[in-house]
Amino acid sequence: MEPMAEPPPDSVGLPAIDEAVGPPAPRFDLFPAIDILKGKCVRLLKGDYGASTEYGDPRDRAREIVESGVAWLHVVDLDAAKTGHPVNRDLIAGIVALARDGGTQVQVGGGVRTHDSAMQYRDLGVSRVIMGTVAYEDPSLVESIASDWEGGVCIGCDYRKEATGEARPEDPLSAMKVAGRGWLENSGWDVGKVLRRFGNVGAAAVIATDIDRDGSLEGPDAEGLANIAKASSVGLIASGGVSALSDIAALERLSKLVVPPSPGSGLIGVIVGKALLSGRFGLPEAIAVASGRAYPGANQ
Ligand code: AMZ
Repeated sequence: MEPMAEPPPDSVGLPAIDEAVGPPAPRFDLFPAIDILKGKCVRLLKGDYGASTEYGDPRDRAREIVESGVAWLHVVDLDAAKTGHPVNRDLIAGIVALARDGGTQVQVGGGVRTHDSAMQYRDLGVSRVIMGTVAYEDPSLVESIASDWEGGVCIGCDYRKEATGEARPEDPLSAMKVAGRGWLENSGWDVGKVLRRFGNVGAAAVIATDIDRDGSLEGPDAEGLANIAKASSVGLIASGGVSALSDIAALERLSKLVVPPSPGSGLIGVIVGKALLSGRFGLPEAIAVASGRAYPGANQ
């Protein structure tokens, strides 16, 4: 049999066929994190308020992040996540102002539990708020805020995997139990229920944190994240455990592999806290790797 002829060179500048079909790959963003406790930038280990490491003035950290040119900054008011009332709002207002001056968008979570507190953050110039506890205690309130503020609400979905393993292997999301109130309480929800309830309310994203990996530098929960991304009809932002550029690279690759149930969903970004703050790698290389560019040591 004659060997197949090579296709003619593309003389009219059309993209190769495999690039032309299917929707464009979704954008994958890096979200450097600043968690604030008693006015200081900290990282907690697995959410434990008694196990914090301090990283100085949050405004200094924010300035460094904004100067890197990154698109997003992720800020959490940890005092407010515990008490339910905004505690570090003035500090966050200053961070939002400097971020906006530098062209970086800000998402804020922790203690956003009422319509007013969400709108106050909107008035400060925050691009979106993260709502965890109240999503599970009063889901219709979160639904109504999401409909009043288009693209302004992310669902905070912070989970622990059940120690007993997967009781229902056909439904791994049911073994991922969601915590609230500073991760000090179980919400009674599992991740599957969260995706079903909030998949269609106009949320900007679901932010899923593996609590047992948060601040641990143990690497992200790739398997759990893939399961969430496959089931979520809104974009998923991964959080917890990132320790190396190779973790960011692996999630960026995963974002292209997972077929999400609807356009615009899938894995859309990763939150990085301790690894950046403790200098495991720098912001420019983290941004490069998240955007899919090759970087030495990222094992792409
Ligand atoms: O580290 C913790 N103990 C912690 C934490 N980082 N507890 C809550 N949070 C964050 C969540 C989410 O961004 O990841 O606070 C936000 C949720 O706050 P609330 O008040 O809506 O549950």
